[in-house]
Amino acid sequence: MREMHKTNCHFCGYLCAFEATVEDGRVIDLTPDPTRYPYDPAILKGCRRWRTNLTFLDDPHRVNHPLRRVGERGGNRWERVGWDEALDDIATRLKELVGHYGPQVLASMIGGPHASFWPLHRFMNLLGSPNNVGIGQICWNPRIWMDTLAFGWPIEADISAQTACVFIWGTNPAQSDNSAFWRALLGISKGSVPLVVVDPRRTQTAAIADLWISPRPGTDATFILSMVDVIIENDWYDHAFVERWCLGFEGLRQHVASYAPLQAAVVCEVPAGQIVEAARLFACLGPTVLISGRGIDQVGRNVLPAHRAFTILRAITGNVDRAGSCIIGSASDFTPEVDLEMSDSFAAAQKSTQLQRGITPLQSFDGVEGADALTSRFGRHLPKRYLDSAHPDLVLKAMLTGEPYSIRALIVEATNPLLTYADTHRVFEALSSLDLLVVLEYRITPTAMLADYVLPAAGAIERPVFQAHGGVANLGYGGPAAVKPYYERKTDYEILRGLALRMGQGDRWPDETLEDAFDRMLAPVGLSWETFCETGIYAGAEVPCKQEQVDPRTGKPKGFATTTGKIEFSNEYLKTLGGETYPTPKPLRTSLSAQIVDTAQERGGGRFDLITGARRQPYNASMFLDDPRFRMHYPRAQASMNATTAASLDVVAGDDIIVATDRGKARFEVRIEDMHDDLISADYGWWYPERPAGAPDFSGMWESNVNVLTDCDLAYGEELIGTWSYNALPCVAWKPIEGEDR
Ligand SMILES: Nc1nc2c(c(=O)[nH]1)N[C@H]1C(S)=C(S)[C@@H](COP(=O)(O)OP(=O)(O)OC[C@H]3O[C@@H](n4cnc5c(=O)[nH]c(N)nc54)[C@H](O)[C@@H]3O)O[C@H]1N2
Ligand SMILES: Nc1nc2c(c(=O)[nH]1)N[C@H]1C(S)=C(S)[C@@H](COP(=O)(O)OP(=O)(O)OC[C@H]3O[C@@H](n4cnc5c(=O)[nH]c(N)nc54)[C@H](O)[C@@H]3O)O[C@H]1N2
Ligand code: SF4
Ligand SMILES: [Mo]
Repeated sequence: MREMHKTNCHFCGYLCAFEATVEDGRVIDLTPDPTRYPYDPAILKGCRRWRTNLTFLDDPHRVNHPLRRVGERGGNRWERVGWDEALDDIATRLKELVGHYGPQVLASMIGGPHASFWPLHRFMNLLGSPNNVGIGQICWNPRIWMDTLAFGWPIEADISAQTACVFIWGTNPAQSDNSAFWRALLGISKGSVPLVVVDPRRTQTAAIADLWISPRPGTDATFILSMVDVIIENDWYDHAFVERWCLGFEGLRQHVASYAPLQAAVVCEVPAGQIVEAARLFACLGPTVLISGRGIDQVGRNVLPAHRAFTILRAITGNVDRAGSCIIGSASDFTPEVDLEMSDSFAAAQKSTQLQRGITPLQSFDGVEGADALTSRFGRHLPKRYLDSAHPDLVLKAMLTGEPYSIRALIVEATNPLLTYADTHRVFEALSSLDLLVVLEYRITPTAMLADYVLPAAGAIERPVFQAHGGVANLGYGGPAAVKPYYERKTDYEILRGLALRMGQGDRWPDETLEDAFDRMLAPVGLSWETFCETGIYAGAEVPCKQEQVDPRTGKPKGFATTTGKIEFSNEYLKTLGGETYPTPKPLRTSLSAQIVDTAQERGGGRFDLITGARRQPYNASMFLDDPRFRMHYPRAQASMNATTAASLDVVAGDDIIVATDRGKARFEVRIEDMHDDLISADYGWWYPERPAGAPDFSGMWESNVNVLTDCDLAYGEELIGTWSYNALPCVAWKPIEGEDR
């Protein structure tokens, strides 16, 4: 029998709506569904992945049954086992470990926004382990943290008819975000609204900009503070807003005086005139949209100075909760992430086992609780498990050394840490040393090759999807599964619930299926999952300028959910955690051992700045590398540089290049791009799925894996959150000599 079923793609966070033609429980066709959000024919036209949904359901590389390791770890030999056998055994082994060491013996790892992570976080919370490692310190958290502390809650960009200027800073939506936002930008770039792009590479986004600024990586905080100085010095700031809603202006004025454009220009390696022009455009035209991304988030110590400087730039120009600029979001009306993950049920006695306690005071239980006490006055609760997630440096250390206690087991959901976490050699050693490694996956990735169990996860089309930005905006979208999971696959939710029941958490997992759980989540807004799926979106109305609304209890304007009700340039809450008074850019790591520099020089190479992981279609991190259509056009990992840098290395496009740091080396194909001098931008996530799986090659995992070069050492990390660097890294590079090992 042939039926039409609604469903959504989840190959990126956009979740395009589709209609599936289903015959006997199998999807035989997939077409875009213009009746539901999100649908945009232009986006689908620009997307090279969506048709993959159809073949991916039956892809020969998919894992279809629970697999248990046979023989040596990493040998890639498996036996098929039943679900009960797999989950019973995992639960038995976990109970034994927990009995011996305590619940903190289990860690978990998650990746990008591929799946719902609250089920895993609930499992960890109820077990009593604080060792959930996320990607938060380097993706999302820094911005969410700084906006929350400055404005009382995270903000959302508001591109609308009022928008007078747009700044795209350290993000390249042309490649990373094929969404409505990117379409809106394309529209704006054709009109009269100036578009400024700040990126050391002349990206596809920079190519449509009115002004492209190319700073040296890692120097943005200096650039932004210099803009603040220019705006104050030229009296371009919003006096009314600053006087009424901001605190600490005089101190700020003095602080930024040391970032005058002539000095900042030297640090940022840009013409001073560009700083002045950027400041004028930001301050003088009207509501300004500012979007930032990985280029700001992943620069170690300068991540908080840069994000704090952004909040100041917004505030002195009145670009806070302003139509056409940005809106302070509302908490979600439906059950927010923090309740779904049950963070409040985490055992108080286990709090002392948090490894980063007192080390990264903001990204910790105490840091989140203090901030939550501020936001909760406005009835909003932060998504705790992202904001207090564990630091990988400490978790890897505990796995490797048993200090300060042992971590012997790990659940990996929707991530491939051997390719996407920093310092592959160390991750490899740590994962190899475990007593129990369970990986929930679509396929046997290099990480899964090391597992004791690989559990087959149902993907989009076979499972319902719902995305809600961690509950920091009153917005959720998604849609239903078109079919039941193929073979023996299960949703991540059902897998984790199965384990939770065996671990005695039954009373906290009342919903048998993810659909039931979504029903419960939507109940507060009076929707069932089925009704929600008719449109696929729930968006609460947002109004700007909420600080002026009168609080009926006090009869006074509400202000902001900060310590003082105002925007504090010298943030009161941060000060209680030992944060500095005003944001101050830090010198980033510049050191490389003399030995590695000598090696490079002997081979005719030299020292460079390194950016890793700039997004490029059609791949997504370590995914889709086995798609022959994609690989045909883009078969190898590439490292980009400008023609001058290439000439200095005696290479041309298509040549091989070795990029190295003290952690290791990786090999790439040279690509020539317009970018800052002495800069290399290397792809991330690369392995070669066509090569032999398992030890020792792990499908070419060691050859072009840029995370062999990176690390997450807290010694170089940002002090309050622990952010490490994937950008602005010192490296060396050389042209390989004939026969140099791969
Ligand atoms: N050097 C460097 N490192 C980086 C970055 C960088 O720019 N440079 N970026 C960082 C950032 S921002 C991020 S977000 C991370 C991303 O890191 P990851 O999320 O680890 O990257 P992916 O390769 O997308 O890995 C996702 C894996 O999950 C599987 N998967 C997908 N969906 C599901 C699902 O629903 N359930 C289950 N069980 N499995 C699923 C896929 O098969 C794939 O193997 O990488 C970080 N690491
Ligand atoms: N195709 C594809 N799309 C993706 C992903 C993917 O893997 N593939 N991953 C998704 C994920 S997890 C994320 S987090 C988003 C990330 O989305 P984006 O934030 O847009 O990530 P990038 O495309 O790497 O853009 C970051 C830009 O910052 C620049 N940059 C690097 N260092 C600096 C610096 O110090 N200062 C400044 N100003 N700029 C700098 C880089 O040149 C790069 O162009 O993309 C998502 N979309
Ligand atoms: S990959 Fe993203 S843009 Fe493409 S169809 Fe899927 S959800 Fe839409
Ligand atoms: Mo990310």
